[in-house]
Amino acid sequence: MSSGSDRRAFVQFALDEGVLRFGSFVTKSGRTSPYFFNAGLFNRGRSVGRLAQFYAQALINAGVSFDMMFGPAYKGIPLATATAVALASHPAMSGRDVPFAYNRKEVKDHGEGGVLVGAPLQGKVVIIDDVITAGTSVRESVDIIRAAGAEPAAVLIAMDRMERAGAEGALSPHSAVQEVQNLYGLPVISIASLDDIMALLRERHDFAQYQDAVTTYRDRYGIKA
Ligand code: OMP
Repeated sequence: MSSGSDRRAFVQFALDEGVLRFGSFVTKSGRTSPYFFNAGLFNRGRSVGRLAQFYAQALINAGVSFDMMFGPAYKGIPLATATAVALASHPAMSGRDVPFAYNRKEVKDHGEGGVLVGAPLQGKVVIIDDVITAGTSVRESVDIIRAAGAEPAAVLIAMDRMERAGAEGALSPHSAVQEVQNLYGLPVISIASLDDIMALLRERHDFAQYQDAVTTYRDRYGIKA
């Protein structure tokens, strides 16, 4: 978990980059959400570099022991790469050079072949992604890591939306993040969460108009702490 000030700074950064937006958005699960976090809009060198520093710091603060990173295709690929770069120059890493790997979505039958690219999967592996909605990419990553004889150690994400998994009428009491924790026994570390977005909305009077909509959405879909 990031420290409080890191989490707040991250939400502000996401807002500045247009990654965090308020309005009306339909999510993958068909909900109409008053906010959306589109990590694909961290799409320049400086912003990806800063994003990676936030990921690296959240991972270090969590204190989990790990050997390498795995970024599931496609969105996890630049995240694993950039975060490995950020870790390499982080003082807390004492010069440790963290390997990383990622998968292809298509199996290649020529050249180097196979599904995996990068460092060999071994030891304790941190899976890095942007958000967990259905948990599909985490499940696939866990399977790939185990099949290689390595051990999933944690999942590192940017934003925890803290909302209940499942379809309308059959809502789970747990979020997708909690389900990953329960199912695989893996800690899920997030740079920031809906709590931090709400804290920002309370502070920023220019965003006051969105506060009620986010509160209503949370009352309807949010996990009970
Ligand atoms: P999984 O990898 O299946 O868990 O879901 C990732 C999906 O979450 C992406 O396809 C995004 O469209 C979606 N998403 C966000 O990236 N940010 C949000 O704030 C909300 C969603 C969402 O659709 O729930």
